[in-house]
Amino acid sequence: MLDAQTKYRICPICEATCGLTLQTEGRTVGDIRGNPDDVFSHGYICPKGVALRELDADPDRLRTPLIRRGGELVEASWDEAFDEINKRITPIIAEHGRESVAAYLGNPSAHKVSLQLYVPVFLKALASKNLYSASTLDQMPKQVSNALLFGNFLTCAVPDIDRMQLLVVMGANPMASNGSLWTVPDFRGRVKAMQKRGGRLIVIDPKKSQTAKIADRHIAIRPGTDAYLLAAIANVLIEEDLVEIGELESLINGLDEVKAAMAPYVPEAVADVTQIPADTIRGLAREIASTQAAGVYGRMGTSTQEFGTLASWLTDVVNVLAGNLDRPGGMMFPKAPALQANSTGAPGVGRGTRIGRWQSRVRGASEILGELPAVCLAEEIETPGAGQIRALFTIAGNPVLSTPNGERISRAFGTLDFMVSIDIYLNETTRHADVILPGTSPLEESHFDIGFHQFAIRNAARFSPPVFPLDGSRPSEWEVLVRLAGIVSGQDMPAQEYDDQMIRGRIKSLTQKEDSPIFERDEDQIFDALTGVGADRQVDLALRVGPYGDAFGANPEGLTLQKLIDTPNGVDFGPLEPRLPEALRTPSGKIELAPPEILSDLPRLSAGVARKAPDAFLLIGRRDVRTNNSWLHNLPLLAKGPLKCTMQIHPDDADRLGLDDGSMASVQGKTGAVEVVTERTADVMPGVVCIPHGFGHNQQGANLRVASERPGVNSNLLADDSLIDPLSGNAILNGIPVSVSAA
Ligand SMILES: Nc1nc2c(c(=O)[nH]1)N[C@H]1C(S)=C(S)[C@@H](COP(=O)(O)OP(=O)(O)OC[C@H]3O[C@@H](n4cnc5c(=O)[nH]c(N)nc54)[C@H](O)[C@@H]3O)O[C@H]1N2
Ligand SMILES: Nc1nc2c(c(=O)[nH]1)N[C@H]1C(S)=C(S)[C@@H](COP(=O)(O)OP(=O)(O)OC[C@H]3O[C@@H](n4cnc5c(=O)[nH]c(N)nc54)[C@H](O)[C@@H]3O)O[C@H]1N2
Ligand code: SF4
Ligand SMILES: [Mo]
Repeated sequence: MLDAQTKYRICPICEATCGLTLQTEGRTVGDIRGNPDDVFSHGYICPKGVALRELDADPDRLRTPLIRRGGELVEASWDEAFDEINKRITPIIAEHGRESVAAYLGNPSAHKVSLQLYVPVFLKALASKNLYSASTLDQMPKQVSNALLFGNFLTCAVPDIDRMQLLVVMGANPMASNGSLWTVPDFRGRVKAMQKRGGRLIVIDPKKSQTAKIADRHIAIRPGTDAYLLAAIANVLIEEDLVEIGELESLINGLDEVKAAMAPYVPEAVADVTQIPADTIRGLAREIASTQAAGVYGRMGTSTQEFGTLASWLTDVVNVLAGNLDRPGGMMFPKAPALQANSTGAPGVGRGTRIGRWQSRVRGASEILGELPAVCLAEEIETPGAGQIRALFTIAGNPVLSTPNGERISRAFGTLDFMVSIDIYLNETTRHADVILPGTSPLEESHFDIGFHQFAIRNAARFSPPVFPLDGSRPSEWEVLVRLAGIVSGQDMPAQEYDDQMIRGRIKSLTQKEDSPIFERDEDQIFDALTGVGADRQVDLALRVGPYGDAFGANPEGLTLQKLIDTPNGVDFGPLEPRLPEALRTPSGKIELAPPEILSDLPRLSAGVARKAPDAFLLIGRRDVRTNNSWLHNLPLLAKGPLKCTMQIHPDDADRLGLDDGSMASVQGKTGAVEVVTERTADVMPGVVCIPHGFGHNQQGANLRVASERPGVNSNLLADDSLIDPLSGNAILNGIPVSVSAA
């Protein structure tokens, strides 16, 4: 018991970023609890936070590199693994060019600071346009809308829930997900507080989700039709003279165009397609208009669908028209402590964002924010010709389970000349790799959230040093990425040296920018003042030149990494404050409410309004508090309990098809089929079936012993990889037509 210690840790699993306390003894973790003194999360924790102990101890978690030898993945040293990569990738680049090497980045690369800061270093060195990520399976539509409206894709308005009186949640289930593009620990507690002060929660969802169950009202909507509903709400606000923008009006371009564009969407015109009565829509619009502190928040369900960008844009249109943008109690813009583009450089104006700068080779899909749609990855591997993908790096991603037509992706991976995965498991995707480089346990690296403070309900900063040191011979993930950057750029050098060069380059550029807090300061002095190495050092630099930073002495009370290390409960900077026009980075210095790109997609919306209800069922997904996409199913604490991978179906539909609870249903999509256990529930609306993604853990060559006991099915065998939301390149993961029968 001599070395029993209490450690503080920000949970790296989901966007809520809860502060935890861990009891440790030697290299083992005991009790994990929510840290009651954390300035941001105040003790909140969910079962996944508790399961970090099992993740750290999981015997299936990779700790040694694997190299394919004679068809088998065998353990190897780090040097052997890097040598193998160098030997195999260098001739591919030499012979076929940089575009022949692709990268796919998965979701945890936004949750681990070493990946967030060093994946870009690797990608810059790789210099290939064949970049794919989970963003186009998720939030890209919102990012495109943010970029066009506000000038940067991460300038995202979030509900100021602690001061709100009406929150409308569309296509999100924070009771299970704990929030997304919205960092909101203890959503339930905050809703209770809102209800206690007379506020209301309304949920618009094809399913009576856990969030709908705690709401004051649930409105069922046909999947994929949120843009119609939102346009009709905007229409009512305009037609009934309820538009009340307030001070923001002078900051808006395109208001008249938006008003004109909404004219056709009277509630009666969209009632059929949305399956929401016109009266309900009118009532909702009036309620939003008449509540002082209100906001409409849309997420996954509104994003990963046919009209993802339009729906994402229209939520902001409604928030603007109702006067709820950038207002306390409405939808606000957080100010993060580091690396937030909208608080860097000159305030209130910027270069804006261009999309569609290049096209994918096979189907001609547009580039979006530097990447190509994930649904294009398989065809870019399969299709011969100049620019064909021959080698692939996957970094913290499991596209075989997360991407439409997973079967095809899996087949395509099998044909690559060379594949490297940086991952913590041998799973459905990484089993195809020739070299697997194990990521660290999340407890073996420091933690700092670069992204999630940008979406947080309060302004705050927290940092966690590693709970355990890495064992001597192992590189951390930033070092792995720096080594790989060296290899693909042909200048293999020690990680530390590469890193020194990079950080010096960054300091130099900051000291040359007039609007930087260290303009014309001495570069060596700044370099010498920095704390730590690798990701820590980058965080220190970013914090100190950030909005709360010490500017290397100019603001002595300001933030430094050392200050955060000394303050394990974090530093609170108070409730969100209005940030417009300062946070804008559009060339005009205004909100571009009617971007031509977005308006050009409206004919597609109006063409669909008369569409008849399909004969098919529409498939949607769901999340469970004890899962995280595809990769926590191997932890006994989370895997236990009722079967999670079931097809939920309304009892009336089930009766018609002769499906009993627990019986096997056969579900057929355009690209594939699954057989799945039936779960009858009136929670899903008639005509809709619901299967969670991230399952299908029965594939040969993977090593997930707990997960494979109850493998479930891969719902993405049913999703059609030929479809995208055209403006964002995002996959369609909700509202997928499928046929259902008894198996
Ligand atoms: N049908 C359907 N499909 C969906 C969705 C849906 O709702 N419905 N959701 C979509 C969404 S929102 C997302 S974000 C994507 C996710 O898509 P992906 O990111 O492709 O998939 P994940 O399941 O998150 O896989 C994460 C991978 O990272 C590995 N990993 C975990 N921690 C670490 C680490 O610390 N280091 C390293 N190197 N690796 C690590 C895991 O082992 C796993 O292989 O799925 C999408 N797919
Ligand atoms: N426990 C847990 N937490 C997670 C994750 C996880 O897998 N498990 N994944 C993380 C990730 S990567 C993300 S992106 C976030 C996502 O977090 P959320 O955005 O909250 O997403 P979901 O929980 O999938 O909830 C989506 C809701 O949209 C509904 N829906 C489906 N189609 C439509 C539609 O067309 N219109 C409307 N209005 N609703 C629709 C679904 O019924 C569901 O209730 O969660 C994160 N947090
Ligand atoms: S809600 Fe998210 S951040 Fe909080 S403990 Fe659970 S997984 Fe971790
Ligand atoms: Mo996601």
